[in-house]
Amino acid sequence: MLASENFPTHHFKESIFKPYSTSGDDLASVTPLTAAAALVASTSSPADSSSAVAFETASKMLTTTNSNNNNNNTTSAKDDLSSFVASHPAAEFEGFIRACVDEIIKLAVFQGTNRSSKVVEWHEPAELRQLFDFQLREKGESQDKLRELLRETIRFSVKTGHPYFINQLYSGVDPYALVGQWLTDALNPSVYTYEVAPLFTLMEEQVLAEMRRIVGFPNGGQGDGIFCPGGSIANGYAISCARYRHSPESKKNGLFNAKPLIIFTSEDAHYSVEKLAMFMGFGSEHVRKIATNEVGKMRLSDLEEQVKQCLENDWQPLMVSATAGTTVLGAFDDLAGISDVCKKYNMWMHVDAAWGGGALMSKKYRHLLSGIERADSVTWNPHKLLAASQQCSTFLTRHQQVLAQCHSTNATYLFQKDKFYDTSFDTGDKHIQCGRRADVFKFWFMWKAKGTQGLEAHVEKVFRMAEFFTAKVRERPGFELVLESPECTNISFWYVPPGLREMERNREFYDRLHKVAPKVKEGMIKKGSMMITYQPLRQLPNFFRLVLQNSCLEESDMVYFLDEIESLAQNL
Ligand code: ABU
Repeated sequence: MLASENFPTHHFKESIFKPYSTSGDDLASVTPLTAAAALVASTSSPADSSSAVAFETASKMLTTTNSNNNNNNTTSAKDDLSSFVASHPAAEFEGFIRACVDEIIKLAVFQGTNRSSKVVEWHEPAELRQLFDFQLREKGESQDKLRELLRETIRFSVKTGHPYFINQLYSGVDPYALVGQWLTDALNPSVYTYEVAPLFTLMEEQVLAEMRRIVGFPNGGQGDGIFCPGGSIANGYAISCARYRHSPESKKNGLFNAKPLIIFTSEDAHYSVEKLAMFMGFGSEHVRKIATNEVGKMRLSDLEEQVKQCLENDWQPLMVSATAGTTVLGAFDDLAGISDVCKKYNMWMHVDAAWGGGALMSKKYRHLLSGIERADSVTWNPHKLLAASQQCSTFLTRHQQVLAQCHSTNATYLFQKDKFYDTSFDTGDKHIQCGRRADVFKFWFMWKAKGTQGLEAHVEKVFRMAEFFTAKVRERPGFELVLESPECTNISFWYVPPGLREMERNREFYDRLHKVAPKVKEGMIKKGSMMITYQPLRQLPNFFRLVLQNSCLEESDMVYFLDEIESLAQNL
C-alpha cells in the first residue's frame, strides 16, 4: 500500500514517501512498483496517453534506484529523468542531499577552515573559466557530476571562515549560526506575514526588542526594528524614516518642489549613506561630508559650521548619520556631542553601528558607543563583530510607528485586514522588501546557545587579540601604526621593508611605500597563506587593515600575520 486509502492522493502525488506510515521510515521498503506509480503520477497528467510507457520506464529506473540504495542513493532515477525533476525532495534525493551535505561539512566547514589549508586557491579569470564547468546546457547533469561541481566550487572559493581570512568586516564560521542558516534555507520562509512565518515573526520581535534594550532606548528598549539585507539598506531605512518624520507628505509627493533636504555624515563614513541618498533622489550634492579629526572622528565644529551654511542657503538640515566603528580606521564618532547638535537643529540622529555595534554586548567596551541611546535610529549588523553568518543586519529605531507609517502600501493580496488572526503580526508592510529571508534565526540560535555572556566573551576575545596585535606592531621593527591607539578591532598599519627604512621620509619614500601593500597582497593571495586588505586614506599611502571578528584567533596567529607579511615583503 502506498498510503492509507483515506488519505487524499494529492498530498503525495509528487512523492514516493509513505505519508503517515506507522511501520517506520525505511525508504528501502518502498517497492519499485509503488514508487514508479508515484513518479508517473508526478510526471504525467491523468489523460496522458503515454502514461503506460512512462510507468514501465519509471518502474525499470526505480528498480535500479532500489538496487543502489545500499550505495547511498547517489545514482538515481533522476539521473535519467533530468529533463524533469520536480521541485520536491522526493525520497530518492535523500542519499544525494546527505552526500552533498557531508561533503560541504568535510570540505568547506572543517578542511576549509583548518590553519594548514590554503585560504584561497588563486586563478586568473581566464584560467578559472577553463578549470570550472560554468556552461549551462539543455540537458541536466548527473548527480555524480553535480557532486564534483560542488567539490570544485568549494575548492575555488575563498574560505572566509579560515582563521587567516582577516580581509573584511566579516569572517569565521559560527557553528550555531551555520546550523541556523541551514535550517532557514530548508524551511525557506518569507517573513512578511504571520501566516507563513509565525515563529520567525515572534522571534524577530523578541531579538529586535532585546537589541533595542541593549542599545539603551527608553523604557527598556521602546521602538521598532527590522532585519534587512545588509547595512547599506539599513542606512537607507534611516534616511527614509528621517524624511518621513520631517515631511510626512513626501510619502505621497516625493521630493518635488520641496527645499533640498541635507544629510550630514563624516568623510570616513560608509559609502552607503551617499549611495542610498542618490538612490532615493536626494542627490549626492545634498550629502555633506564632515571632516574627521586626527583619529578619524567627525569634527563637531565642522558639522555645526556646515549645518549653519546649509540654513543660510535655505536648505533644510535633515539628519546626521554618525558612525560607530568606521570601515577603515574603526573610529567611533562622539555620539553624545552629535546628539546635542541634532537636538539644537532638530535633525534626525542615525548611528551606523553596523561594524562597531557588537561592542555594545561588552560591559568593558560599550562605552565606545556612549550616547547611542540618544539616537533616533541605529544600524547594527550581527554578521560583523558578532560573527553571525552573512547576512544578518538590523535597523533599530526608538519610534514605534515610523517604519509602518513610512513604508506601508497595504497590498490586499498579502496583508488582508480580514484575516482570522491579529494582523498586526503581519509585519511585512513596514519593509521595502516583499520576500525576505529569516535572518533572525541564525542569530537567535547562536545567542540562545552562547547566552549574552557568551557573546560578550566573544567580543572581548577579539578586542584582546586586537590589543595584542597593536602592541606587537608597536614593538616590531619595520611595522608602523596608522593610529597609535585604535579603538576597534580593525588595526591599520604599514610595513616598511628593510630597503626603505633608511630612506628620508620624502615623496619618493611614500611613493615606494604605497606599492608595498599591493605587492605583499598579491604574494599572499597567490600563495594562499592569508588575506588582509589594504587601502590608501586621503593623503596616506596604502596601508594594511587587519580586521578581527573571529574569536578562534590566538596570540600565535597575530604573530603569524606579522611574520607572513615580513616574509612576503623580503624582496621588495
Ligand atoms: N560594509 C563593509 C565594508 C567592506 C569591508 O571593508 O569589509
